[in-house]
Amino acid sequence: MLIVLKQGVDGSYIEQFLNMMRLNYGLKCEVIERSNKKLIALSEKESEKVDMNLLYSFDCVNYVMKSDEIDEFDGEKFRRCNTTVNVGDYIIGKDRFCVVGGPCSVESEEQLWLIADRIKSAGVKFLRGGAFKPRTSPYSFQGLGKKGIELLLNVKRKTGLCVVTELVDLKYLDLFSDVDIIQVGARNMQNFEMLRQLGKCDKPILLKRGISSTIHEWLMSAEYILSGGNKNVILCERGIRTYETFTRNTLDISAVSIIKKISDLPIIVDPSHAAGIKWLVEPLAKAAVAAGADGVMVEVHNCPAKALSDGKQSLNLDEFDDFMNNIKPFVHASNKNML
Ligand SMILES: [Mn+2]
Repeated sequence: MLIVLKQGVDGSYIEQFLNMMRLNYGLKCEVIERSNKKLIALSEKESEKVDMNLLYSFDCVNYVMKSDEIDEFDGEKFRRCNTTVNVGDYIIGKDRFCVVGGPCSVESEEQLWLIADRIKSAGVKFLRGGAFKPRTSPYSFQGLGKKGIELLLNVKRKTGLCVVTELVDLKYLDLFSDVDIIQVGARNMQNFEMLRQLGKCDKPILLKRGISSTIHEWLMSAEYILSGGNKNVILCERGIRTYETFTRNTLDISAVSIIKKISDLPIIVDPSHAAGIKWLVEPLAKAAVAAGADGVMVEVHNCPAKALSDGKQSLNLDEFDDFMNNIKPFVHASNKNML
């Protein structure tokens, strides 16, 4: 087991921690330095005595790696990046809370404008919209493709809204040069070649969590981008697959607080895809705020009943106004400001 200590922590806290290790577990552990990091290494046998969750209750502990994860440790891993990501004129992370709103799919110019105008009036700075849609069925609407990107960029030019849209294949990357945030969807979270290529650009990447991925696997996917030199990674928790069928997925709210604890990357929550039900979007968004999320991404449609994808989980325009008003007090109570 490798215990990575936080940088810049007062020596007396570390001493306290070492004393606890000695008294509670009878371990004679020492702090070593590697790649500018303070570490405590424990043998496999010693690790068996230690309760990992107790270690995390100490403020000086940054991250605990189990023995089988140590091979992946490059001395720089986690907490080496900015706590914020710049997108256009905005900063995501720290004391700001961002809302990304928009339709699941860009369906037409008229539809996109109806939604963009209203979310902008509600104070939103980031417009989402799928142009390329990875759908479970090949017979479902696959998105407008290139035309969809053009419509998004046209709205961006005229409104100043930042645009978030998904890249499903590297062959389309050239079309994304003016897109503000490139989304890597849950299905592509472990498309390592795509991640590696995105590590070579400097564009903000919104990395959604795969529906069956552990937090560790998700962070390792982020590493593929970060290790290529692109430090602008924003994580997005969007629900994982469990035995529960009432909701589309199960929002792993604990993942938000865990990411905040062990990684410096900003994290936003997508309650729409987690729930799959529109009335759950607001309570889950409030839970996300409470857990420390840096923002939420919500599906909004001018006429959800006629939406070509994900209508059931999309808020209509009036509902979205209410949503914005209702989450604001929660955001302020968590000492953040709405972006
Ligand atoms: Mn969707």
